[in-house]
Amino acid sequence: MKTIHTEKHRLRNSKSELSGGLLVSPYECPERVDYILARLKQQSLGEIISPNAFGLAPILRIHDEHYLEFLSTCWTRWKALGYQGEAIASVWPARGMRQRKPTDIEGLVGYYAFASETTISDGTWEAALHSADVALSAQALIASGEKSAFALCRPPGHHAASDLFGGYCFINNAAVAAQASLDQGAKRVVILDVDFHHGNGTQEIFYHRNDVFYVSLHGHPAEHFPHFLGYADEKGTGEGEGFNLNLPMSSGTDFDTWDASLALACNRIMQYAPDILIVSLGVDTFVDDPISNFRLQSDDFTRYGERLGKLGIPTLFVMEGGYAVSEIGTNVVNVLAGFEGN
Ligand code: SP5
Ligand code: ZN
Repeated sequence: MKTIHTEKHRLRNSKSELSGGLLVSPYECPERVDYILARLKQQSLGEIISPNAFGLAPILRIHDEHYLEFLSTCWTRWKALGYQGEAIASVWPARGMRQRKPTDIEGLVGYYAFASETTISDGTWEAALHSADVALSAQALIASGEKSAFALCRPPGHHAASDLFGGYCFINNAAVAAQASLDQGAKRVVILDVDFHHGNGTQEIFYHRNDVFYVSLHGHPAEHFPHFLGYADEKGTGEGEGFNLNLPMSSGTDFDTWDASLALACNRIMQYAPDILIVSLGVDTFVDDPISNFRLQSDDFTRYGERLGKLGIPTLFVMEGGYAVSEIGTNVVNVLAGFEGN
C-alpha cells in the first residue's frame, strides 16, 4: 500500500492546548507522524510519495468560503492585536444568543470554534491545506486503480464541520476526499470512522445526503468529547435518513465488544455496496491513549485491519487521532498490514 506524506505537516506546531484548566503542550503533535513514518519504513509497507497541490476548489465543495477565509487570515489578525498567546476561543453563540457573525477576530474565533482546546497558530492554515492535499492525492491513487492507499494526514479532520473547527481539526480531509470521489463518478461512498471520538464534522457535512454513508464507532457522547453529537438515534435526515450510523460504546470497552460493533458496521457497509470505503483512522482506541479509554491492544489493530481487508472494497485510509505517541506507529501500521494480509 502506498502512503502519501509531506513534511509540511510540521507547519502545525501549536504550543498550547487548553486541557484540565491548563495550557499544555498539545497531544496532537508533529512527533506523531515521525513514529508512523518510522514504522512504515521498518515494515516496508510500500512507497511513500509526496502529495500534489489541488488548490481550494475541492475544499470549497465541503467548506464554507467565509470559514476558509477566516482560517487563512486568523493568525495574522490575532497577532496584529499584540496578544502573547495563540488564537483561542473564549466566547460562543450559545443557547438564546444570536448567530450573527461578528467582525472582530476575538468574536470570529468563537463563532467558528466548537471547542477551545484547539488554538490557531502561525502555519496552521498552511498545514491544514497540505493535509487536505495528502488526502486528495491518496484519493487520486484509488481513482487510478490502486486497491488501497494511506493518507498520512496531519492535522486531522473528522471534527471539522462545514464552518467549524475544533478537536484538533480545521479541514475535513475524509469529507473532501469523499466528495472528490463522487465528483469523479463514484455513486456511493462509505466513511467508516474508527477514531475513539465521534466525527461530528463528517456527520454534519453528510447528514442530509444518501451518497455518503457515515458509520462511526466511538466513546459515548454522554461521557466523551465532542459531547454534543454522536448518539445512536442520529440516523440522518431527509434523503439522508438511514445513511448515518452511530455505534457509541461506554468507557472501558474492550476489543471483543468493539469488534462486534465493527462486524455490525461491516454488514451494513456491504448492504450499501459502496464504490469506495474511506476509513477515518484514529488509533486513540488504544489502551494506553492518554485522552481516551477504550482497551484495544496493539495486536487488535491487526485483527480489525484483516476484517476491513476481507470486505474487498477499494479503501482509502485517512489519518485522524491517536496520542499514545510511542505506540502510534505500531498501531497504525498494524491496521494497514492486517488489511493487506487479505
Ligand atoms: C482527532 C481527535 O482525536 N481529536 C480529539 C480531540 C479531543 N479533545 C478534547 C479531549 C478532552 C479529553 N479530556 C480528558 C483528558 C484526560 N487527561
Ligand atoms: Zn480521536
